[in-house]
Amino acid sequence: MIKGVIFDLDGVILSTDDFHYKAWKKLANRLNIPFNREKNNRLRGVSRMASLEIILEGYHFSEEEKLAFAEEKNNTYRELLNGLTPDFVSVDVRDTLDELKNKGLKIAIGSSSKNTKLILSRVGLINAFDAIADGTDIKKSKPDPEVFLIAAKRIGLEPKDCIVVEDAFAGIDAAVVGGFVPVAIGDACAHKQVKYKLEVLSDLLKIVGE
Ligand code: B16
Ligand code: MG
Repeated sequence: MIKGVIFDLDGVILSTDDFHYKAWKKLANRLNIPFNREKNNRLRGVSRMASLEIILEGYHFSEEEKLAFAEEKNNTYRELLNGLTPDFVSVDVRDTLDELKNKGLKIAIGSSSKNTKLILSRVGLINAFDAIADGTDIKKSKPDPEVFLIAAKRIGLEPKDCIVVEDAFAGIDAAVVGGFVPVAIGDACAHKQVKYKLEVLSDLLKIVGE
């Protein structure tokens, strides 16, 4: 029986995935490295440094240069985050979170991002979840299930009793390995191991009602 829902952040609760794309694109353009939305899909759910390695495939840079590139991207990303306000959260997302809580389910965030708490504060959702697990809590990012296992522990539930909602292939892989119920939205709907696919987040309410 489903007792909790663990949400990915970028690309599920908020469309900050587009900010990640724009920030990486700016860096790639400066370095004259080809980068498009298709390649960007490989970065979903993957840590900042692992994302950079994917962008730099076939190119050689020193570790020092790579650290500087990652910081440059994060600075651009954080400038874009400055524009976030509570209006950035859709009515569908707000209503879904409220309804899940009304039904007595626990809700948590499981995000690879080290900017998670900054983002949730800016959009007014910092107190909306029963627990937050993010990039600052983990040693291994998705497709490792670590972040979801920490989130489940913080809401006191077994993985088998929790849905994980993800927009990333790496996130669905992590959910499957961790023993969670894998639910996809967006790009991740093409993943073969998803149990349910959502067109909008509120489709979740039908699943938990089953
Ligand atoms: P940061 P999620 C992930 O967040 C993003 O999908 C991924 O594109 C990003 O590289 C990663 O967070 C790290 O983010 O650079 O902010 O620490 O989808 O797991 O919520
Ligand atoms: Mg995501």
